[in-house]
Amino acid sequence: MKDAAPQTIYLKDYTPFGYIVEHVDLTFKLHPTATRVLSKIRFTPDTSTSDKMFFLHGEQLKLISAKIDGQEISPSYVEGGLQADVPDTAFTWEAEVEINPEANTALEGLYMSNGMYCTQCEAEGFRKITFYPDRPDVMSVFDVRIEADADNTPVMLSNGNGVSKGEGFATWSDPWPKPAYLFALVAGNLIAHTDQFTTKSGTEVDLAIWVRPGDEGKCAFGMEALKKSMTWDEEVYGREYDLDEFNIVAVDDFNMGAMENKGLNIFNSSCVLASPETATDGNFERIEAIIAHEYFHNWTGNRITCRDWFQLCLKEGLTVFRDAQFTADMRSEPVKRIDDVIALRARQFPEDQGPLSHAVRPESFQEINNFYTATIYEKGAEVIGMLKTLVGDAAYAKALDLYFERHDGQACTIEDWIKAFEDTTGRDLTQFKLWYSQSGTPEVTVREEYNGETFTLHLSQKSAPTPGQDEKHPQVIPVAIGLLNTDGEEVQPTMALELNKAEQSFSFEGHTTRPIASVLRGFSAPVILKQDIDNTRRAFLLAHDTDPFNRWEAGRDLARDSLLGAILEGAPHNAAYLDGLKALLCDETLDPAYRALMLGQPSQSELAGVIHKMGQIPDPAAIHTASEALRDAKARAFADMLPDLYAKNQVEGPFSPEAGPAGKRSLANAALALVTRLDGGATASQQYAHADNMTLQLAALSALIDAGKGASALQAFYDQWQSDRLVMDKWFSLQVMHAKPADSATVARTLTQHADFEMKNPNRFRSVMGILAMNHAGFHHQSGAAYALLADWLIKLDPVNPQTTARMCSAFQTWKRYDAHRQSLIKEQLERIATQSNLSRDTSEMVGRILD
Ligand code: 0A1
Ligand code: ZN
Repeated sequence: MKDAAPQTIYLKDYTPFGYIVEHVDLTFKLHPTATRVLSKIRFTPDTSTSDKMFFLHGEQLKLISAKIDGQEISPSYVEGGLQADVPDTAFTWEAEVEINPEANTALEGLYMSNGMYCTQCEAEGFRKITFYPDRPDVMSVFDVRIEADADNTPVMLSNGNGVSKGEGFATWSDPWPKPAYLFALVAGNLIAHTDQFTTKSGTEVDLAIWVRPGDEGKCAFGMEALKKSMTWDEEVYGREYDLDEFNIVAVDDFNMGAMENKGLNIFNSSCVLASPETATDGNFERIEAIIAHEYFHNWTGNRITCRDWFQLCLKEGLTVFRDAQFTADMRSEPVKRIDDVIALRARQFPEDQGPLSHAVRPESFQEINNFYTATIYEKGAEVIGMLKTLVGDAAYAKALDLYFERHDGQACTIEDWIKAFEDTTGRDLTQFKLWYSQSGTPEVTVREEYNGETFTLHLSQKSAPTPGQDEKHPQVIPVAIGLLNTDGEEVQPTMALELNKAEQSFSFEGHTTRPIASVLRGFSAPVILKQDIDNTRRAFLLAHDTDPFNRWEAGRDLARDSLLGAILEGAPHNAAYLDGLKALLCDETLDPAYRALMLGQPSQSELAGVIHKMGQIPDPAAIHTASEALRDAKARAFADMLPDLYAKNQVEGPFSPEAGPAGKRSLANAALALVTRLDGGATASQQYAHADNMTLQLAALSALIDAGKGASALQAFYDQWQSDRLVMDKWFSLQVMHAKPADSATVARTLTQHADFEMKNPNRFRSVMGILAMNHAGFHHQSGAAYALLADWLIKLDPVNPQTTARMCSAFQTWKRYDAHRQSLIKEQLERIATQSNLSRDTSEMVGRILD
């Protein structure tokens, strides 16, 4: 049997499956190298469709036997599955196949992780478990029986509700029709942290987080996050949970963050396990968000799923948008918004402005696993945010009620989603839909005019061509604005202007003094704003803008321009920026987490992107030097207040991961990083010695490495944590992240030779190679050593785990920004990868698109 050969699949070619799957019965006889899977599936011809070809997907399966209505048959193998002659009335398909979970290092289908059986079926992994129409529009109810050696595998879990269990077996039944990508099975020696939740209509739900023995002390936070998510979805979206059980499992070997399988969410252990000693505040916040994300998928993804994989943003964009709302409600709305915009600019903008640019709903792909991207997730969420801004909160809520009511139990398209909004509001959203089909980041230019009475904003929009899309049409862009007077008072509260033409003007009457505009408040659209304003005006907005996002953005713009001046013209850093920032840092009416964000500056890779957009060639070494110099300048300018800022933001008492104390720690740690530039690491040493939580310990260790004094603390950290896998990932990452540009490749190479480096574990691989790609000046060091090292490892990883290899190829996506020397070094590595024999479909597609 042959796997499917690389081919391009098009949205326009969609055709429904010709059969309805009435019921699926699966029996698993688990064995590490020879698991048997017996399937019994009831099919009925779908009279509403014409295509009656009976094709079942299947890859890497050994067929033992196949029957139709009890009669043994010999199906014919075709690429990617099999075909059979079937009756034209209802029939029962039975098959027995054998699979080898232990050999499955790709972590897709049924695999083993530390002696535990585990599945990952999204997007197309179910076909590696048994023959099936593995497509999201085929939904069915599943009954599952699991049999295994009772001593080694006492716990056996699947979707839905547990029906029965005994020595060596368990049975599960999921009453909700679901596509195969939501199937899950986990079995092994696991321990549960349990709790209960009562839904608003009074159903008692048993909750459990299953972990390997030894990790049970790291589940309490995840469980609280789950209960908060369940309550929030009831209160905000009116969505209740719909089974008697909800199980979460932590798995060490996992390609992504987590997976929303019906009733049995599977998590990368890094995204669920946490204790104050082992997890940072950032980890806690991420865990809370991912638990919420997977839980929210129960309605936006599972009850209403996608018709085909082109519609992936239907579930992902919406669910990311929902989890962001949740985090904003649980924590701080402005801080969450700023964090998300930083991430969007760091991950989605480069993607949308380079060779991998694709629409939120792409029109073709080769390997769907390559489309779990920042564009589909994060830009997809931005599109929902814009829709909500355009129709207003009340209409958004009504449209969602209609969407849930109309489409529950269905596999849907973006057209269905948009129609719910059109029917709710009476608006024609045809032009808005361009956000789903047009790739690239639009640029919005603002020009101001004032005549003593009327203040006018002239807005225009433009999008550069992207791969496959030379011509762009004007989109509907909500531009939220506010106007301030010179005392910093709002004379026009926030309102959304609707820019839907190439050029448009918006006038505000009755302003006898010239107002000061605050444009794109809250980052109301995922665009690049071009506004010709000077530093005085930015400093004014930094001091006075009533929109917390734009106030932060004003500081960010000042920092960026100061850095650009230093990089491109050798100019000194901007004193007005440092003065304005100092005033803010001392302002105790402001949330410490917000002040910590203010202290940040654009990343080196973001600066490289900006310089490239200006039509110049970024020099990674010069960007690094200027970024460090700005940090030094901050340390000197704030020297008199940093000790006080550090001291005032120490948190007393027992550790709490809540937003309040976490915000204080982030400000204190930001102050520590600057203080270290002045005291050579004295304060960091003290913090390291007394740290009783990972947030403080890791920040102190980072500061010590930066001061060139990390050696003994790194050894102490290793000795303390060597048996904790997740903490050891941090130990690996930190060294690569803080390596000096010329040393990065050597540091990373040495770490790959460490006894604890495991290429098969995606977290560990990423903690060295993923971080190497993020150390901008190190990765782009002119020697090309880091490019070659990453390529070496991608070549080694590809036969083991194509999905993770392919994702990490995106480290090279920005290669055309750089000078000819670096371009030729990168091209050489990309070509070396591309010409490997037996390169996976995943990696070959990615490298091909990047080189194109
Ligand atoms: N649907 C999951 C993420 C996920 C996607 C793909 C995977 O394998 C290719 C695994 C997980 C989510 O959005 O959380
Ligand atoms: Zn998701």
